[in-house]
Amino acid sequence: MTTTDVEATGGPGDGSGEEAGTDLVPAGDGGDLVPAGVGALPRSRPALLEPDTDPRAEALRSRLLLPLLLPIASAVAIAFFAINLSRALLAGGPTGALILASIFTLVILGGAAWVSSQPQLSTGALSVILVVLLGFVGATGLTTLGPSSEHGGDEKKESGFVEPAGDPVASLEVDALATLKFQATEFSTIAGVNELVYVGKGGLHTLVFKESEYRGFKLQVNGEQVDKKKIDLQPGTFTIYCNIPGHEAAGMIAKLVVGDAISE
Ligand SMILES: [Cu+2]
Repeated sequence: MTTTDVEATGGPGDGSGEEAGTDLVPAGDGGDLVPAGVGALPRSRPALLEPDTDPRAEALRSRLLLPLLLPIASAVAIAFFAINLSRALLAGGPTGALILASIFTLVILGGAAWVSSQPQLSTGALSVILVVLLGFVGATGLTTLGPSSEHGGDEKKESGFVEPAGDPVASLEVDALATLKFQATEFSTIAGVNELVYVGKGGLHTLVFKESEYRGFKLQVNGEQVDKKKIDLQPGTFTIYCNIPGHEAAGMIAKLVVGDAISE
């Protein structure tokens, strides 16, 4: 009685099922031994596409790592996509967002359809595609980071310039010539509240500062118009230019030297 009991409980526990699995390992590798000189046989070609993997490592990967990593990876990927895409969409404005969203939808749908139509794709190739896609989305988010964070504050900055009160200590005339130049390449004035008078001589032109402390100050003329505004200038050398595309490069840029205020 006791001997059969021991045999009955010991039978399943001796792990014979697992032993059989390890026996398969050398068998798989042996099949790849091809005699030298027959390497050109078409039979050996598919072997090049799929790297030789140890069946046990393969089993470990597909049964343990994948089920474990997939949910984590997809959560990370979704967060990554959402953050970067929303950034890109924010930067694009209403029209840009629509175009971007359409492109992304098409790319994702097309990609998914293509991947599912290629069942012979190895996991290596799939992960390369995934990495490229993630990189692309990441790059989109990064390149649009500046515009998206500036988008909200842009309007404020533009109208944020407040004309100083009080009588100007000096007045400076800058002419916007039709030849895409100012009448001089260097201007000078004294520190304090200045009145800048922008006189149009043909074409659409603006007058803005390169320096961030005068961001928001803008004069604009179209044709023979005159625009003027007061600005509180500190001593120093500044750069004024026309921000209509191409005009600065054509020469609508000048130095503005602000000297110390006259002492009383
Ligand atoms: Cu101009």
